[in-house]
Parts: sequence; C-alpha cells; structure tokens
Amino acid sequence: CAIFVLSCIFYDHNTVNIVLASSDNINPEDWLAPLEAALPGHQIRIWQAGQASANADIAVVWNPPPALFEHERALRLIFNLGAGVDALFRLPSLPDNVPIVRLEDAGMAVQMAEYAVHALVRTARQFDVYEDQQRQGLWRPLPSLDRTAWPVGVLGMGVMGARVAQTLSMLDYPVAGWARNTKNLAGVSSYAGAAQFNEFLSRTRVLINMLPLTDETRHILCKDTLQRLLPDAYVMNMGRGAHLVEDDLLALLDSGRLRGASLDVFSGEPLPKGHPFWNHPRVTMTPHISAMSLRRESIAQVAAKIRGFERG
Ligand code: OXD
Repeated sequence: CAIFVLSCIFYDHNTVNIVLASSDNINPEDWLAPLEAALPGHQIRIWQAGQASANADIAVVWNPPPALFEHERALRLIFNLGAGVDALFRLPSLPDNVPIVRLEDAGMAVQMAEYAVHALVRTARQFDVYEDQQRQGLWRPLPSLDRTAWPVGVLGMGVMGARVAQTLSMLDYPVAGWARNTKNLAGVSSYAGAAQFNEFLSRTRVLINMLPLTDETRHILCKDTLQRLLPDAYVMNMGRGAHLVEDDLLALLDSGRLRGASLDVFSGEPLPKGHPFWNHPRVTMTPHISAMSLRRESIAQVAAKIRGFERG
C-alpha cells in the first residue's frame, strides 16, 4: 500500500521499529499494548538497558535513561510523552539532528486549568479558612469575594497557559497573560516581552507560572520578580522547579509579603524529606501532578503524528 511504499523511503527496513522508554512515573509496560493497537504493523518494544540495540527508528519517551541515545543511533524521530522537553535537553547523549515532537495538550491543558481554578478559588473564596473554622466548630460567614481584588497573571501563553487564562477569565477574574509576543485572546489582556514584564507583574496578585524551562526562564520566580506583585500575592508554579528560587519564596512567605503558594514542581523531585515546603503553613504542594500525561489521548496523538511522518 502507499504507506508501506512511503515507509520504505523513510526507513532502510520494512518494519518501523519503535522503542518505548521512561525512567519515572510513566510505566512503559502500561503503554505497550495500547501503542501496538494504535500502530498495527509497527515493531514496538520496551527499551531495556543492557540489551542489544533495537535499531529503532522512533523513540517514544518520558525522562528516558541517558543510555538510550547512546545505544539507539539510527533514530529518525523522538516523541516526548509530556509537554516540557527540558529533561530531554539535559541529556548529553541526545542526538542534535533528530526532530523532537512533544505532546500538544493531549488532555493536559484542562487538568492545568482545574489545578489553577482549585488553588485560586480556595484562597480567594477562603475555603482554606472555612476548613479551619469547621475543625474549630465555628459557624462564621466571611465577607463575600470581590474578584476585582484578585487580578491573575499567567506567565507563558502557549496551549496550556491560554487554557488556564481563559478558564479563569470565564470565572470573571481579571486575567492577563505574559509571553514573548502579543497574544489575542478574548477576555485576557496581553503583555509581551521584557519591556512589559514589570508592568505585568505590578498589576498581578495571583501569579501562575506555565513557562517552559529554558536558560532565559530559569529562576524567573525570584525575590526581584515576586516583590513586584500586588500586596498579599499568591504564587502558583506549574512549570518546573528550576523556575523558582525556593529560598526567595520562603523568605517572602515568612515575612508576610506573599500570602501563599501552590507548588506542583520542585528543584529536586521527589521533594526531599525535611524540606521546609512540606510543613509550611502557607504552602500547598502536590507531587508534579498538575497535568498527567493521559494514556489514551497521548497515544492517539503520537500514533497520528507517526502516521503523518510516514506519509511524509
Ligand atoms: C510535562 C509535565 O512536561 O507533566 O508534560 O511536566
């Protein structure tokens, strides 16, 4: 068939070899059968250190062991089973001439929107205070919410950031987004580039980080940035731990300059035992789950893109 003929153009052998590799919370065993079902006619196996090279054409990975790229030297394409590619780029063995395809949304944007809604509404509507009051047996209605007092600023306006910004805007919070270039999203004010960064910060009370980790964004959440936010500000980090200078955040929380923080990502994961975030009264933390890679959606996307690649 046409696909077979075209496949021969892209590959030296008739069967497309795919390896699956992951070194943390994606278990390749769980992904193998569904990926095989989505890509009949492809040879798919789980990559194991110490085994002979699979002579793979395509690697489907999440935080793969570095040895993968040392052994698989014939790769034509690498799929990242997540949105962030920073872990891949940290691997010295990553080939520099192989295209990398990351997941686009695949069910992650809506999860991030839920996370942001939950964290914002919990603090703005004072559900955290009501939880304490319940424990104390107190029946005490608090003043109603004034949304204009909770301007939200989303750092990073890709697929995920845009979904978060639009969801919060639909809940009538004043929302702005900051990105490299101006974005035109209904209900979301746009701030662009270094020139508008401080202006964006100084109108923001709830700062939500959705940026990719690059040399330019590393440590972007530091004392200088966070001090520019409106008083009693709240910080959410759903990007990467290395965006945040943890000691700066702790100092600003302890001094009362910041009201609180919801953190999903950390500079070391799992967060080490004894780290001050574990028991900090102003920190709510989760173990890097704000957007999980959903198997069905991810496999459908990867399979469609592999077929597209084979079609040229
Ligand atoms: C991702 C993540 O990059 O879950 O997709 O961190």
